[in-house]
Amino acid sequence: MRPAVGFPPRTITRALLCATLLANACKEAPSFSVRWQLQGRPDPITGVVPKPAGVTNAYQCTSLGITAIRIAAYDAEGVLADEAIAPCFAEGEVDANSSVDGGHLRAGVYGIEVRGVQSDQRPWVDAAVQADLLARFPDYLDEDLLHRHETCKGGVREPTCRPEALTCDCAPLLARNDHTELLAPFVLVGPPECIDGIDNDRDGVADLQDEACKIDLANREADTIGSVQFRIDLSLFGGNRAVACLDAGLDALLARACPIAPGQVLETCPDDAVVLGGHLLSCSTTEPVFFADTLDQGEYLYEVLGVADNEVITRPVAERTQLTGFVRREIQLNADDFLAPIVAPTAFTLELLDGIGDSARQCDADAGTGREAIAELRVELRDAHGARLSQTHVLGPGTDEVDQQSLQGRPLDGTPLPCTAGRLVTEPLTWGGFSVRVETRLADGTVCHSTDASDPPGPLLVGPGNALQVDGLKIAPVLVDGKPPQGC
Ligand SMILES: [Ca+2]
Ligand SMILES: [Ca+2]
Ligand SMILES: [Ca+2]
Repeated sequence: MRPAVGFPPRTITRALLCATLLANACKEAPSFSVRWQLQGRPDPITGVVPKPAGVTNAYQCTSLGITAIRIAAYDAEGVLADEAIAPCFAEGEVDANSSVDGGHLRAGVYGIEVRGVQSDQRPWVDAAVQADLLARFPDYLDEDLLHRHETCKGGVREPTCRPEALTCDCAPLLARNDHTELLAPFVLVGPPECIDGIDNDRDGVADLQDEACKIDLANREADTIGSVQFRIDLSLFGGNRAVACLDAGLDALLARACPIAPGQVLETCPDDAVVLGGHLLSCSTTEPVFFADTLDQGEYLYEVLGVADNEVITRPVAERTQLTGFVRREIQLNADDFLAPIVAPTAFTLELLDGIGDSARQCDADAGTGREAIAELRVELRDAHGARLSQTHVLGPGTDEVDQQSLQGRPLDGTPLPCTAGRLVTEPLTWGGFSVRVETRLADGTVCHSTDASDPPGPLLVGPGNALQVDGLKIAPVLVDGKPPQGC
């Protein structure tokens, strides 16, 4: 490998160099000569990306933080064969097409890399891309193993810079004896504002010290950022108040947002989208969930997802919106929003209201009030809209016994059951949504209670839950002229 050769400022001619610094290098013709163009950042308002332009003034370089240009030749193994540093703009240079000669290379194939560097001659890298590659290839930064990875090298039709290299361009070279190849202009895209070493918006702080960069390294330093207050009102299964978060297997919510460029279509945020509030949120259907975050102004895809054991278990409920000021969102997660079906029994007890306030009567006869015993309980499991199910479900484990008699396996299709104040638990159900229609009758067939008499009339919604949870369903009394029928 040749020792690195220092390049002269662009205005110094090769003839002069030969007389002074690089006598040895001048015995043979340089194998290549390079030019570069700089490409500025997109206009923050219009998004228009400027065309690359040859360097005719120092400001083109300094406005992008590019102090110098590193020119390197790599052979087919990716081994460095020639290297030099030249100023990005040489004083007095006004010809955008002037070129800088490289060193002499043995005939063969090479990759020529031209890369902008900072004042300390370090190149810019995309830290996230590099970290990802290092995670996948622990040897990624081992110089001896460079050729194993995508890198600027010879023998490749379209060689490219390493994926993490910023402000870098690469081109193939076929080096021949006694020939200097003038390569097409290399295009160097300016590094992101947050790592360019410049206080771009002149607010007194540069790069990572600037608030805009603290939020996202892809930001512009002048980006406006603000605190946004969020509120989520969550409901589950069509607003069924019988369903709490834990009933549906949810132990937390995740809110995230990803910025949308004008005209961009985005169905869902990528997995690395920003987690709003920086953490998982509590899950509640009874209390609003509040949190705050600091965001750039702009349009976002705002997503809310359900979480269990730190795993997302629902599809995202997404909305394209401006996230500024106070953002309130009503989120409804229904059974089909869950990635895996929810299979669980529902459990409930019955409170047979007597029409006097909220008080309930017992199943047994009461001589004092003239109430006869409730002879039968007709319980019918229906769908969430109150319609009959095509399949009959039965009572399952956990159902309380009545007079030491198990009710397990008894159908919930309106077939009479003995009256009980105990817990009724269904077999596991696939949710969906379910409701129950309930009726009580005396021995002579008189209907005492019915969900049809409730306000509004109709079956009562139930929710999934483990068998330990008991929800009391209040069953309205049937009233005739404002009074229960005789015996009820
Ligand atoms: Ca900066
Ligand atoms: Ca700044
Ligand atoms: Ca700023």
